[in-house]
Amino acid sequence: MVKVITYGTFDLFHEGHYRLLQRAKALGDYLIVGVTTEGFDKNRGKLGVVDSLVTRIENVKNTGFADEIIVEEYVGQKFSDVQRYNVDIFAIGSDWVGKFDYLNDYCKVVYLERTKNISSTTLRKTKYHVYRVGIIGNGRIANRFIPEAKFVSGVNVQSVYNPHFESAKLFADKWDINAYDNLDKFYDSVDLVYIASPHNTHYEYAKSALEHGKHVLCEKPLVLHKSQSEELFKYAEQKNWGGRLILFEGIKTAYCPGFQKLLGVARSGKIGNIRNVEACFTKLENKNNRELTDTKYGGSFLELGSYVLLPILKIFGTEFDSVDFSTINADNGLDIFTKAFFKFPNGMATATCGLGVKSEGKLLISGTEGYIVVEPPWWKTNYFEVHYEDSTRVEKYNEVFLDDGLRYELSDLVACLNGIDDTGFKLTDKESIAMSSIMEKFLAR
Ligand code: C2G
Repeated sequence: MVKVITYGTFDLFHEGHYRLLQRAKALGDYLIVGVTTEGFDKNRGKLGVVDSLVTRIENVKNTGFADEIIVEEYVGQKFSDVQRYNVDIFAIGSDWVGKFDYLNDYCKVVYLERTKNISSTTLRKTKYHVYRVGIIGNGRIANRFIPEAKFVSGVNVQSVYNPHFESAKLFADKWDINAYDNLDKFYDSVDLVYIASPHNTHYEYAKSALEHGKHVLCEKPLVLHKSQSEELFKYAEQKNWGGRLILFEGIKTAYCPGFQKLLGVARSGKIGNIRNVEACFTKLENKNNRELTDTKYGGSFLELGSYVLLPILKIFGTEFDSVDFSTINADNGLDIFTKAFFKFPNGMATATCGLGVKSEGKLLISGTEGYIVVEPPWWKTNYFEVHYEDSTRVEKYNEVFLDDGLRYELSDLVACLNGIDDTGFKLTDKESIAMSSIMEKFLAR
């Protein structure tokens, strides 16, 4: 008897899950299915699981493919299970290629091709939807997005668009998704669009995606002009047919749990009234990269400004009295180091960023009773300290930040869409509009 084992969360059970179980069963005579517990999913960083363990087990059972169902509770359990159950074949979807090769010493590991397309009609029947996600642009960030999206329940990344088909195709083949160079066809294949194309193309793509009734997660900076962001948010609101059309600016820091905790502590009164915020983010970029060669839309402020503006606007709000910029420029005119100095009615702030000058990269929030310091990479907030006049008194806060952190914004957007949680407060329309207005001021200086 050939024994096969497979594992999964099987949340919002769909045809991808069904086909996986069907083919896993066909590999042998007896199929064991491991269904993850909530605790295990939390530990491995899977976000937004909505169905209970009982429902997920029930859905697996209803397929009729499983001869035995077990629960997966801890990291390392697969290693024990394949030995305990005398498993011959470990099967899992191709989105995990290579990840379970270590089990080859104990059984045969088979990666079954993942189901690219989840049809929208079957999914609409459930209370919560599985959203079909498409990516516009296939550069570095898009390559980081796909592994992150695997850890968000309720989404299936299935399409990529690039006007240059060859480029889209290479990316699509790498990630087992569909390639498009026709925008209308691309929109037809998805519910939610992640815009990861160059900054200057965000506005047109975001607008056309909304016009096609698609929800949008757009990489930062959303746009570079205030009127454009105002128009986009207004448009998303008007296009509020039936459900809600959502537009999120993807500044990952805003959505990560550590940064939320930091804001909570900062605003709790622990450090008194906040009077100064200093946010610094620098990285030395390769001189041949777009960030330092695109003389119109490159430079440190357009690239990193969204991160350093975020804590400032979150703490002092969007109504500043003035902003002044100082820059150090490269020979091609692009800023390689920029300081933006803000005056607010009750405080001041500096936003510093650099691609050609290295600095310490801290976030410092000073108040009338004490200060908060977050060491780099504070934009992936996982640890911060609160200090007081008495230098021996230090409070320490920890929080997880998983891998690239893009899963947080995506899972918040899905929670918002499903009406489970209204997470839009983490980065409001008003804050995104203020950021685009600051970008505009910077470009006009
Ligand atoms: N799957 C698929 N096609 C999709 C979506 C999922 O073939 N479009 C497969 C996955 O590759 C996995 C199974 O369906 O083999 C269950 O998917 P999930 O519920 O998303 O679980 P996952 O996070 O992949 O669990 O221990 C847990 C496992 O390691 C992986």
